[in-house]
Amino acid sequence: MSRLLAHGLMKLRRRDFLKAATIATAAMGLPASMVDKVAAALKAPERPPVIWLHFMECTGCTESLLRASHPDVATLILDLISLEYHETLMAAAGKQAEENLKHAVEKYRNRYICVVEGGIPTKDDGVYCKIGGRTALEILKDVAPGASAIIAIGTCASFGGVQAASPNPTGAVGVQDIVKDKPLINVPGCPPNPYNFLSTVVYLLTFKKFPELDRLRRPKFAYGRRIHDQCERRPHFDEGRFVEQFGDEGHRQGYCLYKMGCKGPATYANCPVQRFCDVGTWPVGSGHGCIGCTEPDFWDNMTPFYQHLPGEEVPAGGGIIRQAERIGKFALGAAAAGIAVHAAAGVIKKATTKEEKEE
Ligand code: FSX
Ligand code: SF4
Ligand code: F3S
Repeated sequence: MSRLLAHGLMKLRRRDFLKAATIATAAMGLPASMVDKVAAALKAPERPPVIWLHFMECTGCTESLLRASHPDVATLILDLISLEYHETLMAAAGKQAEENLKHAVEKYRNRYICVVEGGIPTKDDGVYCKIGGRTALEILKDVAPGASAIIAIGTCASFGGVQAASPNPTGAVGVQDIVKDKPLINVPGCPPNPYNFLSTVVYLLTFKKFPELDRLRRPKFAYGRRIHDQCERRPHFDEGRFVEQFGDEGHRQGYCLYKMGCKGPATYANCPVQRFCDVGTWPVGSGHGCIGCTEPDFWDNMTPFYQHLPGEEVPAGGGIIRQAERIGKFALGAAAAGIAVHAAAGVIKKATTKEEKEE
């Protein structure tokens, strides 16, 4: 952080630390008894050096982080880590910035966390994204080997994101497609919830190891459950009450957005619980269907955004749990169906057991 403190960020007060520790502990799915351990880690004097790279993206990941508050997540994170290089936040520019990166890589070799924001173009030797005359590919291959761990923030860095949408003209990919030999965590979302990034960093600092990850390398505490299973509109889905048109009576009543294209049944994230910004809102809470932004290739697999995916009847009520699972499995498509099947297994098992008991 050192040089970046000029950015005007204030030190956190003790009260804020406790509040942050409480939020992070809950977000990580840990019991309240762990708050003290987490708070102690937050207050520890050692701050891991972080090199933050920007490639092909909209900078929404950093922007959403900077706009988070209660507690101010940006302040907290920037206070927890020693941010040695970040193109959006640092004062240096041009040659000075390039020197800073080189210096940080050498000085903190094998100790720094590398955070990557944005996808990496691979076609034509990666010429479609260049910073200071070097391709994103070159920069990543230069910085990644010295990292102790890599966090891919956002769907672009995790899976390629919007620039990887078909026909993917630049051959954009996520970090995991290039860096194969480093511990790597994906924190997807377009943009991701800043609290999920915060909780991942706090977990690393508190336990000195990675949280449990799913098969897409996402922390399970944040991406272990489907949107649909946590959604406040779920009772409407179960009862067959749907918004038929934006602005209609059902929309005003907060009915289910499935018919408006909501991809909550196929999307794994904690948005309904963690929510965004001070007002505690999230897309479905605001009246818009989930577009599946935490999933790989959602620009292709989850479109059209305003239609539910073809081949599924809209549930009319009754036998709903299985119906929802079918939608989840179908909507995910062949590539990702395994996740839904796996996650759905528990719910189906529960439903079956219940039915067996009732028989
Ligand atoms: Fe990608 Fe980040 Fe989407 Fe943007 O920078 S995840 S385009 S909202 O925010 O990388
Ligand atoms: Fe919520 Fe969407 Fe599922 Fe409806 S389809 S219950 S709006 S997640
Ligand atoms: Fe993204 Fe859906 Fe959450 S669109 S922000 S995963 S509700």
